Amino acid sequence: MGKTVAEKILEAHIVEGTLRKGEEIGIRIDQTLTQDATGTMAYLEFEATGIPRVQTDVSVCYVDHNLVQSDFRNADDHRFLQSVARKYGLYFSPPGNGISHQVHLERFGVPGKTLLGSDSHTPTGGGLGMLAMGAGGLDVAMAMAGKPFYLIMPEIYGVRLTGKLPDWVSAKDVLLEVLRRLSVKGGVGYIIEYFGPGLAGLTATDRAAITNFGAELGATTSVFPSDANTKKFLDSQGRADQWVEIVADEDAEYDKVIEIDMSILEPMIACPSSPDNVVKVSEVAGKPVSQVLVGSCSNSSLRDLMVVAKVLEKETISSDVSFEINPGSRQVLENLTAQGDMLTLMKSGARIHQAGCLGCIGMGQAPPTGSISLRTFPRNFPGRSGTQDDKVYLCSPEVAVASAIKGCITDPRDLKEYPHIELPEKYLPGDQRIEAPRASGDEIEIIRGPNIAPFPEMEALPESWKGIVLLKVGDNITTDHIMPAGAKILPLRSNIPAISEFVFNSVDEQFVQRAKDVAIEYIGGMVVGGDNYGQGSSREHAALAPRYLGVRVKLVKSFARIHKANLINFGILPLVFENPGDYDSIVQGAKVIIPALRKHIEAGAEKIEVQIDGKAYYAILEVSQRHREILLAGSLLNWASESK
Ligand code: MIC
Ligand code: SF4
Repeated sequence: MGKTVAEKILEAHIVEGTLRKGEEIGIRIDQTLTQDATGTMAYLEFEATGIPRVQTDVSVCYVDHNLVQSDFRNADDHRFLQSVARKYGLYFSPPGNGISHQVHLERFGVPGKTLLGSDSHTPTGGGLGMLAMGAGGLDVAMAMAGKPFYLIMPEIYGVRLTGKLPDWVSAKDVLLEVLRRLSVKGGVGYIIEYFGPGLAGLTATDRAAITNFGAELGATTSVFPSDANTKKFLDSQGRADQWVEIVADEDAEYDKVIEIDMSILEPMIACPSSPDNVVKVSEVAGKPVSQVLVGSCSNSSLRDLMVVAKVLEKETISSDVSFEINPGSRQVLENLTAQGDMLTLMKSGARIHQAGCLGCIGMGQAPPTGSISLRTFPRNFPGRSGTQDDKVYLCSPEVAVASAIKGCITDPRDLKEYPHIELPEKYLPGDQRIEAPRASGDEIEIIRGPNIAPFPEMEALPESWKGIVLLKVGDNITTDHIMPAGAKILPLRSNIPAISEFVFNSVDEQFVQRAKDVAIEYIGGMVVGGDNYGQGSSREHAALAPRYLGVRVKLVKSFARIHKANLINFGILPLVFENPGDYDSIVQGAKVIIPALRKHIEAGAEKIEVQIDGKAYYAILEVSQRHREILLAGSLLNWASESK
């Protein structure tokens, strides 16, 4: 039987297990990336492995999230990361140089390679034909230490693209349509692979916009073949020699297939407050907007900003709108400037920011009360913008600029001529600030600021477990709910005791105090949740900080992939209701006992009895043998040091 692109790359990298769907496999990781908000912890974890040098082909340490330096903390973390990169043999991309995913695509991505990143939008690399996956910092640390990355062999979801995108409709709309059809949990357990005649009309950066935003489907990753368009992009980056062709075999079989005829797509928009709340722009047109932001790893490539600039050559921005540009990278900024498009943007009245994540993760750019903010970003989870009760819509750069001109949500087809974009034959590389790895790091001292707290100790799993239901939440809880970000909390990412004070802050302000009280009287806390629990970010702090507060069990209807892996890494039991209807009868404050827990886990039990207020419920523990050992040891780091 023929193979898909994903299967070909996995086959070339497998080191443990066999490529049978649903089974755990271990694969070799060629490249890693970290960003600062997850990176500080990932490098503390890498240090704990005792390996003196990264073992990958390429590992890059980016600083793109915590750019607001309102006190010493973020600045100290940046310096720490630079010294770590110098010591352990990584590339370092400093603040202002761009968003990890955009810069990686431009300067490092190679078709056919595996990339593991401590950020959920790492699949951006799939636009170049890489198998690029997001993971928790600890998994990335292990990959840097040369260990395999373990995952459950996913099924392959084929998306057959036909037709050509009409004017004013772009890559973002393709994925908005996929999200509309499949929802934020439709990709769980799958690799999404694109194929079909429509691919010829999509450039590498269009494809990257699709695989990036594909993270919102909950998929393991998304991937395109590496073909002539991939070659063209690498050539324009001065990296033609790194191109290899990888296409699916004619008779490749996908586990599921959907087809999208791009020629009949219309401009789409995700309404508040979930990326899959998608409608046609025409259905919500006319609503006034106060803020329009073009940027993020989803839509701030040169093409995206060129479209905006070209439209603005003949138009002006509404005086009721704050129109802001967050460029994806220094390369994008340099090329825009060299072409003269930057001047157009300046004259239009746009606010031009440095290259980075900025408002996408609540680092500034919060919208005014009760008003609509339109963003080309990939996420609009409630409150993520920094404004409580925010109304954030997600759309393409075309919709964004049209709406900024009119002052209300606007179907861009109402504008006149569509600006067809010619991308440069050769990009200015814009990589002069990227520091290459040093031949040796022996002389380098790691510089630690006072905000970097030691990694917390984690005790092994007790014989039996006794706790309290600390909180009950509904479906689609995001890691932004569990461990919020933003300018106030992000600087605490390297200080677990301090950041744990904000766990579930926007959901229930009393959560932390309850967890602390329970930890004294009982052994720990349990959280009960609905479907797709832990979707969104890869931040391991959403497991690590609750664990620090004594949370040892999560009982939900279903988990998002990365969060489940993070829970196991930090010794939290990921249990799923055997009978989802049981969810209804459990109340916050209920007393929980899991008798003989260690014995059950050691014996490989898949069904665990959980006694809640004296009544027996059954939960499924779907984990591998390796996961069981990690849970028993109390954390992946404990397990790794025990098995040395
Ligand atoms: C996000 O988009 O939510 C983030 C911020 O990039 C996260 C990483 C983080 O929380 O540090 C992600 O996507 O993994
Ligand atoms: Fe940064 Fe936003 Fe992309 Fe996350 S989604 S990496 S915060 S730009």
